[in-house]
Amino acid sequence: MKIGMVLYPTFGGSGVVGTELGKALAAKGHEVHFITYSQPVRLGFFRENIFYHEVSITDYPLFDFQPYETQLASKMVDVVKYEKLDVLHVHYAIPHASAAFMAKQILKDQGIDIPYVTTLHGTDITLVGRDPSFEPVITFCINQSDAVTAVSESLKNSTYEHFKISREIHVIPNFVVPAEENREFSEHMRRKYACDGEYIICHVSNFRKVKRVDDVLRVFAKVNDLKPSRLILVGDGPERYNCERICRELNLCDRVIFLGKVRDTAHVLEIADVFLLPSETESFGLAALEAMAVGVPVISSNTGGIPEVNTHGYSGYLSDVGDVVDMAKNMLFLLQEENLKKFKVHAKERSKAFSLNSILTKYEEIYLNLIKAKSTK
Ligand code: GMT
Repeated sequence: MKIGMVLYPTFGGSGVVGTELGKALAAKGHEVHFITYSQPVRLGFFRENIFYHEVSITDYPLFDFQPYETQLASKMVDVVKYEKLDVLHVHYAIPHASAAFMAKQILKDQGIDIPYVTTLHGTDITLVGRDPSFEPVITFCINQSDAVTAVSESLKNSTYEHFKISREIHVIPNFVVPAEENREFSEHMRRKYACDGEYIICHVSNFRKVKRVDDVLRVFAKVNDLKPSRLILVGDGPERYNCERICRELNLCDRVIFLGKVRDTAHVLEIADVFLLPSETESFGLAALEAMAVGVPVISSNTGGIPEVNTHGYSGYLSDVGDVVDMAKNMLFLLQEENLKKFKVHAKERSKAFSLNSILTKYEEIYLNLIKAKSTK
């Protein structure tokens, strides 16, 4: 198949999932065309069957805001037409689903029928999309999509709850691509960040309010009082200054490492003992799954789709949003040597339910059905 993959090229989960999906499809022999405004961070190197089409953004003095959606739709038209794509897959509804709808109509006018799949990732529904300034467009474009998928049951239910959706939403959970382990490197890096006998706690996010990184610091402070540890924070975003201030207030500066944005998070996760994800809302929690895949148990909130990923008492523990006392208590329990050993094994085991192969075939099936339906029209 020839597939057009539209996504945000950034560190966010939706971009990571779209990129890894495209790479896996290309490795299976499909031709994958990425369409976005800059090279996706996880795209990596020159590979067979992968093509990248950059959406150029015009900087004209009249535009206070760049008309990205229009230029994206134009690029989609161009790529579908000249690369003879079979299907478009857009990740994150805003503005990718509406741009896909526009491209579809333009192509229809030229006698080309292109189906598009919209994958809902979370904030496009739970935070941003629900806003009245977006809602009518989002509802329309989801309903007009030829297929709609959501990354968790929880997100599917929220979509039905908040929008008037008249079509089926298929749940296809996110997946994890195992990174190549390098034990020697991990041990070396671990010694760089923690002394013998200290634990390493890790958190990865875009430092937006919804991630509650301040809770990460508060849980860490309680744990560190009883078990000397280090906290590695990966990512960057609007809450970083606030978090740096809290570190100073809590006297934690020599215990907390702000790494900033990192492409190969798996290698950081490999040196961690526990992953912390106390989010206000989370449609899936890809960062938690990536931690589990390298054998790191997860202390998280019990919101949104997280309970579909992290199993309470098995791969980690779940607490109510904001309950930093319970999270710290659970973490201290996990950090007991025997418990930690057991939970590390369980975390890895649980992550296997999200293997790339089973999820890949689900997307392929959706594309094939749409292409078949097109040829019988
Ligand atoms: O977490 C974010 O703010 C980024 C956002 C995105 O769209 O990139 O992540 C969402 O999609 C991820 C991939 O499907 C999910 O794992 C995250 O849970 C989801 N974030 C939220 O729901 C807050």
